[in-house]
Amino acid sequence: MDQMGAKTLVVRLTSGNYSQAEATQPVRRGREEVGREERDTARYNPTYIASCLSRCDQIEESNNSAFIEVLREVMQELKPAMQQCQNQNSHRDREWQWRPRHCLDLLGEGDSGRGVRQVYLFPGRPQEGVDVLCDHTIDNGGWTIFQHRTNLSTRENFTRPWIDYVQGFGNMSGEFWQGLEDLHLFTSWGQHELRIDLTDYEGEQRWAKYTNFDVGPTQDQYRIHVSGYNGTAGDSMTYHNNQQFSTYDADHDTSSSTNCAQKYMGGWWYQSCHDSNLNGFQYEGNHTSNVEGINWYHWKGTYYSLMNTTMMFRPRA
Ligand SMILES: [Ca+2]
Repeated sequence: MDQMGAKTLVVRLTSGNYSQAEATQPVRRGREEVGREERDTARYNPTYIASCLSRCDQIEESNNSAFIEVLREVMQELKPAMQQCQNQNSHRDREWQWRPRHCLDLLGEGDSGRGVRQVYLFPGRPQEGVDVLCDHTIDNGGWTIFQHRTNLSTRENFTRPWIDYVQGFGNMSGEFWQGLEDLHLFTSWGQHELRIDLTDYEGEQRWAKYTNFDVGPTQDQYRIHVSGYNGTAGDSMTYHNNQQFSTYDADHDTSSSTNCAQKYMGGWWYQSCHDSNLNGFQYEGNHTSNVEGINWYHWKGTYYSLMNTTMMFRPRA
């Protein structure tokens, strides 16, 4: 076995894509330098391990002493490589654990105020961030806001098709809907509470809170589970418990005679049809049309469209 040849096999640590040319470069770094790279986001290249092992195949079977000598060399080189792999894996595990998954995680890390933050809600894609609007000023903070209506001079259109309600729309500095797919992912592990804040055109504020809240998967048309009311606004959500989501082009309500989303101009968990319609048309206050507005029946009745709405969730302790 060519000793020098063995030494020119590279211990290649790479933080990006691996190339064949890099694999054949001679070793230039001492152990200290390799150790430094271990603290980077490097990954050990399996091609190198394969090239080490292939040396064992090159020894004649009858030459036991030569075989043992090569084996010893190979093991010596592979040991730090395997350690490197182990270090990288445990580093990745730690990295995933401390990434914030929602606004309550951020509050725990010292976040405050209200604003757009990045969280990491995809278990299979831990590096992929999602923008969310966090509020730490309301009710002890840690709230992830997923819907907001407010009386700006230019209003967002909420009479939208299914795909828009799935993916989300609007602007977090104004009116927006986070998106049903995100909502499902956010609420599909652990237990969550829902809070809804409402303001009328006279400036009065009310709130409704629900101990249990989650949104099902797309296969079940993002069915809502909501229960455990407490608050000052009255309970206009329990009627919608266990209903699938509907839009004008995707009627999943329980009325065989009515397309509730089309009639009431929103996307919502319509039953037959609604007690609340917070994604309805933005009439300003009193309106004469039949519950198409941003309605919350148990506070303002059928013919009043609210000025501000905020829907938010928080994991329950
Ligand atoms: Ca229907």
